[in-house]
Amino acid sequence: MTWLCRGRDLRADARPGVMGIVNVTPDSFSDGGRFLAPDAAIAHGRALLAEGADLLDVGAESTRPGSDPVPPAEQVRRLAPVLEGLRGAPLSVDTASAEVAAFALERGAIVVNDVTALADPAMAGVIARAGAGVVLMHARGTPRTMQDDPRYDDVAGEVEAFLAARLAAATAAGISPEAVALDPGIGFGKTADHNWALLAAIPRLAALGRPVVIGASRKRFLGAVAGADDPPERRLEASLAVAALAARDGAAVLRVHDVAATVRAVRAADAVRAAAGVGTRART
Ligand code: HH2
Repeated sequence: MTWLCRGRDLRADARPGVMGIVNVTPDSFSDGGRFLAPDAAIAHGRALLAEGADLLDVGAESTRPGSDPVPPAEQVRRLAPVLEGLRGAPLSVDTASAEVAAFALERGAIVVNDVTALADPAMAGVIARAGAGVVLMHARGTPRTMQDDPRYDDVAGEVEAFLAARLAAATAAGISPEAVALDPGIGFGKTADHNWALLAAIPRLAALGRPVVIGASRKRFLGAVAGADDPPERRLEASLAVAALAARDGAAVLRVHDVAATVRAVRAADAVRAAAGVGTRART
């Protein structure tokens, strides 16, 4: 399978790709404020590349539960020096704004990570014209309200149907199907049980025929596995367990904060897959 992003195939390496998170925000749930200063964000991005990140996801708007949207002009103001400082690196821009996406694509980004799956009517055209890759993610509601008692009859089935429909809408709007990756949106309008069910449904989502992106890193439901409510800095082991199982189940890209540890976990998972005949050497 290929994931063609401005002429680059981000699935050329058969083990799952690791997308390192660079939050240029004052308020992200696990690292808000740490990388708001451009120099800190750039240094963090370079460190994640050195740790083995295949792609950096640079975002200027937190989507944590309860957060408000950040105006495009402010996103651009935060992103400009960081995109400049990381120019030449494989960059994804985490935004739902077509204006912000266009700005980042002009400065060399190769992927648009859109947690609203093309809700902005101008977004598909911006992505198609640039030949950029896109992550289409499932969310229920907006960050402000999404965790207010989310309900589904069949969460995996509903998310699968949504992603199939957005893939069709993207291609109808001129985006190449080979440029599209799909993400069930762990934590976006979902209870912990919904998140576990979606992680268990990765093989089914992968059967849609496009790379599956999983962003579970440090999320709150992982802090509850030991019956506690562990803070983000104590969610590493659970994040790695989920990453390894997602890799085994066919996730193509893991969006994570802890790149070095995830790369090691994914390599071990891939070695098991290889020994079982489905890993690196067997896949093309
Ligand atoms: N999760 C977050 C943000 N963007 N994009 C995709 N495709 N998938 C995700 O699961 C996803 C995402 C939330 O995580 P983070 O960026 O660390 O926090 P915040 O939104 O508070 O900045």
